[in-house]
Amino acid sequence: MLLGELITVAAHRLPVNVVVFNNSTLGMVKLEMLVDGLPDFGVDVPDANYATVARALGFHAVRVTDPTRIEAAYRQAFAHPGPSLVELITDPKALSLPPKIKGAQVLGFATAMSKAPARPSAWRAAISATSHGAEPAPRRCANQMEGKS
Ligand SMILES: Cc1ncc(C[n+]2csc(CCOP(=O)(O)OP(=O)(O)O)c2C)c(N)n1
Repeated sequence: MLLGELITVAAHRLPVNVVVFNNSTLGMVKLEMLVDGLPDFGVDVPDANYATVARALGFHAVRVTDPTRIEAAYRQAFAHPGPSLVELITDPKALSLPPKIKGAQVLGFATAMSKAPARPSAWRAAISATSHGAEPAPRRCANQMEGKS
């Protein structure tokens, strides 16, 4: 959903419930690069707060960083008469997997990894694309839910 569509929903007070899974990356594009043997580049998204954007447009919006607060966030959102948005902060290290994994993709992924040590930033990116990365996530489920409105 694009910003213009959110504005239309807000302008007409449509009872649309939006859920954003925020993994801080263009995960599918990152995976496409890696399975083609390329260390990923330019696919990490700066820390965007989609709940704040939605709230500025008049949505009821919550940002969930604690998984135990998801149900409460959904209940609030569905009970709201107008437009609502729930932003779920997910693990940027969780690897997006294609429905069927081909041998060439496995080879490409390994090739991307093998190229990475020559470029430390690429190595970090490749590591962070795996769910078993050695580095800590840049941000993780803080024990809070922001932005009740
Ligand atoms: C209008 C449009 N532009 C570009 C693309 C190409 N594209 C496919 S997946 C993707 C990245 C999607 O990233 P995100 O929405 O963060 O989802 P994720 O892959 O991380 O789950 C892009 C740019 C597209 N599908 N549609």
